[in-house]
Amino acid sequence: MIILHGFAASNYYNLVKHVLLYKEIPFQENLIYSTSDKLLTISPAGKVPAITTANGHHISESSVICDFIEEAYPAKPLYPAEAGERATVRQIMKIAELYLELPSRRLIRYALSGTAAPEALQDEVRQVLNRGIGAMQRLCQFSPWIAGKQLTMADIYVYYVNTIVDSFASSQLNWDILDEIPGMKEWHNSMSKSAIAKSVDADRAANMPEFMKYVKEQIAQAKTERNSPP
Ligand SMILES: N[C@@H](CCC(=O)N[C@@H](CS)C(=O)NCC(=O)O)C(=O)O
Repeated sequence: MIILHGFAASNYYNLVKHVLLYKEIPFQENLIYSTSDKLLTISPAGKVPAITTANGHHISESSVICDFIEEAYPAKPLYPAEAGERATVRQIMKIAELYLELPSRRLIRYALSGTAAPEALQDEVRQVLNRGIGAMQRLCQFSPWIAGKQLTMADIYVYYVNTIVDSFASSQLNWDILDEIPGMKEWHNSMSKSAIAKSVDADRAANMPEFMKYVKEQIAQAKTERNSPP
């Protein structure tokens, strides 16, 4: 059986979990936060999610895990059969990751601590987000799914990217980013109504208090280490 390592407050973890649930693949969850030494034996960069496959391989990086799941469990396909269409799905995922998710993530610590990010950082993030918005405007179909007629991996992937954009970048930059992409908000709302998204979100909400406690402990520990003599 697949073991999914990580924690439910992570959107990357949740997108992999959504894929496993969608494909009805049995899996166990192993709650682990990112700084543990044990995680480095499973995930070389110490990032979650990671999975341990039924054959004992450890795999990290959410998009790589998505590809592995599709290859190893082809039933209920989440990529189109035609290679060019498959590449378009991956292009949407990559663009969402590089130009929407990653810049938004640079604002998380300010959003969590209730402070404003420095102006220079806000400008940098805005520029990258503008590139992502333009690309998504050109690429996304929403007819009714993000890449066209078929539900694909990109629907699941972008849905969880959007949670980071919406929770952290939009509030820090005072900018309704998803609204800039026609059709995105309606599509996102309909994705959020699926039974799988609801159950993943309920687990996320349940993990949030423990995760926030963990974050505070990490911040306190970092401060102590900074203040102690070498
Ligand atoms: N590129 C990775 C990113 C995963 C990631 O950043 N996960 C976060 C949790 S949401 C993490 O492990 N953060 C801990 C750290 O950066 O040390 C992926 O796609 O899986």
